[in-house]
Amino acid sequence: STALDKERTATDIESIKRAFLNNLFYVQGKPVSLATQHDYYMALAYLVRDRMLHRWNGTAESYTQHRARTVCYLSAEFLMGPHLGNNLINMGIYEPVRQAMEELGLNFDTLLAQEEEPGLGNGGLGRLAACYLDSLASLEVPSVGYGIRYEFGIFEQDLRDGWQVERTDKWLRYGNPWEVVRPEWSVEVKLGGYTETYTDDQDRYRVRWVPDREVLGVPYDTPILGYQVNTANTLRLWKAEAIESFDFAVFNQGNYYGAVEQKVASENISKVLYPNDEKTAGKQLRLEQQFFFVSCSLQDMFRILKGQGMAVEQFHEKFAIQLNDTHPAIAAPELMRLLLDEHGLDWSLAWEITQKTLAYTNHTLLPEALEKWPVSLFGQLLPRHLQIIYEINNRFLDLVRMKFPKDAARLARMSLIDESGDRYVRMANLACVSSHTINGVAALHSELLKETVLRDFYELFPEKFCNKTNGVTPRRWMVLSNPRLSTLITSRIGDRWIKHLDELKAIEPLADDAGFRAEWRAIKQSVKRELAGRIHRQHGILVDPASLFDVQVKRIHEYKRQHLNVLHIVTLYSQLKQNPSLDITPRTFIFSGKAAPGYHMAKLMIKLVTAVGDMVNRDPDLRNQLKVIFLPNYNVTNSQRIYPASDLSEQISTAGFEASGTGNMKFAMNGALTIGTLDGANVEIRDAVGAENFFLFGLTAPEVVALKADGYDPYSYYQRHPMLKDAIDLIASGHFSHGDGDLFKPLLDKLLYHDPFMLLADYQAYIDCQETVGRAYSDADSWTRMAILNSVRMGSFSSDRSIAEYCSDIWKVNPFPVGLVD
Ligand code: 26V
Repeated sequence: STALDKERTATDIESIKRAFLNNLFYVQGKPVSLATQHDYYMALAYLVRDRMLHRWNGTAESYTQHRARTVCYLSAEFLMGPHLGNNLINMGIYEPVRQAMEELGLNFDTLLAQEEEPGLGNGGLGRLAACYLDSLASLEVPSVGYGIRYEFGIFEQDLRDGWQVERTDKWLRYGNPWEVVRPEWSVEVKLGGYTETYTDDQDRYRVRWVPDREVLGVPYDTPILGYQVNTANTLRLWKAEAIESFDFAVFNQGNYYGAVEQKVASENISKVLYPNDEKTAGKQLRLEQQFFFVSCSLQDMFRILKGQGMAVEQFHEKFAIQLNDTHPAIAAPELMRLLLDEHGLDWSLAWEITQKTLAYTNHTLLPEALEKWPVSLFGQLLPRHLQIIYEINNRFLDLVRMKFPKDAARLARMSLIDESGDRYVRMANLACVSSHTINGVAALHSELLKETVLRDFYELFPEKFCNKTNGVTPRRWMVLSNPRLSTLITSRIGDRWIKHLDELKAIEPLADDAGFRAEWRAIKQSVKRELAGRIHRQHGILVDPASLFDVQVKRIHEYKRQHLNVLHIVTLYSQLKQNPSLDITPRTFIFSGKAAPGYHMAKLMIKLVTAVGDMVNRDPDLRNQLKVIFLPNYNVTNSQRIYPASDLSEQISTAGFEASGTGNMKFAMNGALTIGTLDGANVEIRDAVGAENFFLFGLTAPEVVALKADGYDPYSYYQRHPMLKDAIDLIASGHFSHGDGDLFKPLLDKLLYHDPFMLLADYQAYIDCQETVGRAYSDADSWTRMAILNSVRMGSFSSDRSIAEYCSDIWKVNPFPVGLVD
């Protein structure tokens, strides 16, 4: 191709400095004397973007020319985290850029910290999608992430008097240098209205959808660089706009405000991310969001197919679509509609293409989390899709009747329509019926799916089910977030581990090398000192970097049991108060995480942590042996500072409730030991690192089920375990709430009289296990040995391994390396 402008591609230090000053002046429009840190960040971001475009354009050109088979990862959430540092690492220019900035007298970390992270996800599910895009690009697999460009991402969290308060996330306020808008590829999306039948010119019976609204989907593209390859894939997020910014018909009648109202209504669709642990069954806007991005994405795929001269009948050969949970499951009837109504295929061919294209990942066993939409709402918004779903359902139920005659109960359970009371469309059933493959996200989770929520579907389609254990990208979660540890590892085994994480196991023998252990420990200490400094500066609390950093960071939820962690803290506190000369292993308890705004119990759990912290942190009797910190506004940026500084990773969900967890993997990779139940991926992590290097406690998933069936009586545990009674009574007395004995009553009553997540049953085992942890930590050398073994045995939890399995087992897609020409 053409000779590119060297000023926009060169990566030597002098060129970077020149490009930086050039951008500052001509792109940011600022002389150095007036520039802010944010201006510097933008100038840097644009020079990095310039250097990505060669690969991005080359990749697009190459895929198009060769009609490469492409993975389309459909997800309502992509929790990308800040792009700058990651792009520098994947491009291999982190060091020269850092040096160039320092030579200009700028603090590189301050520049990185300017970026407003795109928080377009709630937690694990959205962050998984982001790790998967990184691995897809690093494995050179042609792929597009399709989603929604929310104007407001996950809310920002403040603490006021120890309570969570939410603020809107205005991440686009100062502009987003990483995206390119492509208005020329905008698509129209229909909503509402009715359907009618007609006969076409070949006398065929056809259906037409006559909508009452239309909105425009405008694609915003972000390049996704692979690590040390030429591949740069695309994250394509859709923004909703009005088709006419102005409704002239309405305007001409003199109703200016009515015209503007329509514009506002259209743009609402991509306005804000819903917090996913809230029940959204009644939220029309949420269904509009799902349909909007799915329809835009499928129409985009048809455009690409046509552009490459391929036939509609080849759709499933060109594209493999992954449904990230049921949020995009409306893709099934929408793909059917496009094939039937817009492209004129007959039902059986359309259905075959649809099933060959779609695959579905389930991310939760909680029955209340399975999406369903009231049939009335669904029919009003998507009348044609409801018809298609009824037709899919009729044919599907015939199949069920054939395989399981005279089983009305099974038929009712499997129907795409829940008719047990008010009628609902069941999105998980729709996804199962319409997909060729269904997977869970950890071995245990995939087994439980077959036994519980998807049991009927497993009995009908056993061959569709498989497991794909989650993984996380070592580029962000080790190289970027823990540069010192990464440098230590590379100094011993070279840097291939970053792409082939299994090779970390070459470090194993060094766990017995005292010199290596000392270096490892020194790095952990210095990273802990850094976090301690930040905690002191931002929250005014002194924590001892030598203490055991005991960390639980994740969304706040009863099944994750942050309050079990608190019961342990209160138990230690109470023991120290009764015996002030007692020596325990000094601990710093760190919590962080957001509660869904409507989830009152989760908000009360935050208040409990902060209330206990307020007492514990001030009490001189404790001689600084305990500190309890709640770090506000948990997000990707903050988490990158927390994992590397952790000694102990709390993964204490009730067995059978956490589908996988991915934070558990990030902690272990960074040399934290896990205290955990046999839940989600903990099971596989323990197998990988060795049972002797993992602190296991608690009921197993079958024991949880059995105890529930036996008639679990939490109150009897309260009566039988004096330390438990003591901890609960202390909270109930108002000791942590200025004498207010009512504040935590809802939480304590739920534990004593219902306890659906069986904290009281697991309490004693947890306390005992924590005692073992404390003793283990006091032998620093043996602790470090265990930490090293944890980290270097985590090879199979790289998202590269997960993605390689999706590619070969589900998507049947091969790497397509991109060769660049200058
Ligand atoms: C949704 C809801 C909605 C109703 C109330 C309770 C509730 C609880 C959780 C959810 C989220 C379900 C989807 C999800 O985010 N799952 C997470 O996916 C991660 C990536 O696979 C996995 O590591 C986590 O274990 C899983 O919770």
